Amino acid sequence: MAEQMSADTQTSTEEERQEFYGRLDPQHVKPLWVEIRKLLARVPQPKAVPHRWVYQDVRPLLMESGDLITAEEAERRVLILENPALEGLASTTDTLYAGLQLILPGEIAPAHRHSPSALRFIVEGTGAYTAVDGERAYMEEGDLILTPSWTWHDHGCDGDSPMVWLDGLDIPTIRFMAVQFAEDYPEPTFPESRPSGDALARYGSNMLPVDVDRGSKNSPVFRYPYEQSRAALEQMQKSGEIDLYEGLKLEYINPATGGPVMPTMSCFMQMLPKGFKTEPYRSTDSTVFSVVEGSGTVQIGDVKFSWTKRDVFAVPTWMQYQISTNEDSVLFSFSDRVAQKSLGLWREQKGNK
Ligand code: 1HN
Repeated sequence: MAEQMSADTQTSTEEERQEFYGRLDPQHVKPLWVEIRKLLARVPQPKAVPHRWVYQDVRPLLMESGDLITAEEAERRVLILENPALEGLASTTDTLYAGLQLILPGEIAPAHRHSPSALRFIVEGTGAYTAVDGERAYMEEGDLILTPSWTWHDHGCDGDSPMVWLDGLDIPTIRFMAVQFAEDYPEPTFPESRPSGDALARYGSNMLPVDVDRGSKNSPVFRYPYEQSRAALEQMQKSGEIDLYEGLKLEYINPATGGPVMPTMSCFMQMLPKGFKTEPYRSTDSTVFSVVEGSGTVQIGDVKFSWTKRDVFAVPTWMQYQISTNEDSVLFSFSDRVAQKSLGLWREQKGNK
């Protein structure tokens, strides 16, 4: 019947149409009716595919890169975790970038700033710092460090072991909006502005300076120690209450607003007890997970990966996933949820309804 209708209403032949389309080209105009179905897909169509990076396999290559090039020459010595379906785009998901960065004892990664927002999630080592606008944050495994858009930042390693962290940036999102700016500081390090730990004491002690900017899109805290995040989850576990879809999950917040830590990326930490399996869940934000403790598997759409400490896996937008654990586990994750929420676009689906 539908076929009959379209045949009845077809007012020209295919040949006439092709001839017409040909005459549109010199004017740089296109017929929407040819494209409209593609433009209005029924559900999100991520280009990214689910993927997992095995730390044990990538780590030797990262260490080898330490012999190949200095942090100073590289500017940032990083192996990009590039999604297999997004080759050449330095993208881990459609909207997010992730990479593993190495800094060796005595090295400095020079000061710069850029419009993309960045986070670091510390994977291995001790004794290195990130300085944000001149205040050093010494980093320990499991810490979250923020370098918000346009803040000066440099990294250094005073310790005696290599340090590795996961960089998370909104690079693909910023590239989409074509608002990329970057600037190098004229010296390798930005001058020290405040003693290490100042911001955390001032803004991260359940108290705030009376004149704090309560409208800031970026958290004034830029180091979230693992000790605190883990202790909170551990204490919560004692209640016996656990969410079926996410286990025990907390979002890192900007203490001055109660909102997300940065305007483009939301950060989370979750604890899943041994033998737990999350119920099927999907949301429109794409997510990068970094395993802090434990091991298990994750089913993402129709692929399944096992994961263990320090592995990274990516869940593209709107793909249903379920996480299972073999032992008590802690996962860090970041996503573009806050950006989507600001635009009124974010959706989630719990279970199969
Ligand atoms: C960057 O500035 C850092 O500051 C790490 O450590 C990774 C990836 C793309 C662009 C800038 C850093 C980056 C980056």
